[in-house]
Amino acid sequence: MLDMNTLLGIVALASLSSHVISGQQCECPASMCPDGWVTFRGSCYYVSDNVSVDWTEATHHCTAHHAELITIQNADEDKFIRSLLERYYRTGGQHPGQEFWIGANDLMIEGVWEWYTDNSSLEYSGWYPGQPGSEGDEDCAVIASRSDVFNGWHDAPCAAKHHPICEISPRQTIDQIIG
Ligand SMILES: *[C@@H]1O[C@H](CO)[C@@H](O)[C@H](O)[C@H]1NC(C)=O
Ligand SMILES: *[C@@H]1O[C@H](CO)[C@@H](O)[C@H](O)[C@H]1NC(C)=O
Ligand SMILES: [Ca+2]
Ligand SMILES: [Ca+2]
Repeated sequence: MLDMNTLLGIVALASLSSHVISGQQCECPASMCPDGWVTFRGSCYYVSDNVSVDWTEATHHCTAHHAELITIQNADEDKFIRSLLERYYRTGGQHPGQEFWIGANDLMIEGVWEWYTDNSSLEYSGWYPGQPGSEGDEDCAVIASRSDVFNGWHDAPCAAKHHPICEISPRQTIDQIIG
């Protein structure tokens, strides 16, 4: 059971970190993210463009970086991450057809897409028109480049090899701070 000092400590820690974790308002300082990660609205992101793994390995890859495979909660985050990928294209000279894993799948119930981090349903989704397009054998989601731009999500076979995008979300930051 918590004594008063412990409780006050938790409250103090929570308020101390509130400028970090009020992610929807602030563009948080890049110093809060690990080197090489990009910050947007309180989350940190890393595009593992030199790693090609299946969807489950992609989740493990992000866990190894103390992160999660990206969850995209709204249109702003989707737009941000697509423009981040566009930047990789311009600087890296990569080709259309690249696909990047995101943390959504319909492995539990065909056609019912969830974020693997908490099994929540997709309140926002950025499917390309006609997607998700395949029943049964395509149960994991990617952001894909078509016609030179990253213009939507597609369902893909979970065993395919694609690049992970990892995210450290404000929620994880809270978990780490208050343990
Ligand atoms: C990918 O690039 C990162 C950053 O340069 C590096 O730390 C990592 O070892 C590379 N991974 C592979 C599989 O080459
Ligand atoms: C999601 O649901 C599965 C199946 O019920 C369960 O094994 C898993 O622990 C759940 N994951 C989370 C993060 O709640
Ligand atoms: Ca997110
Ligand atoms: Ca499916």
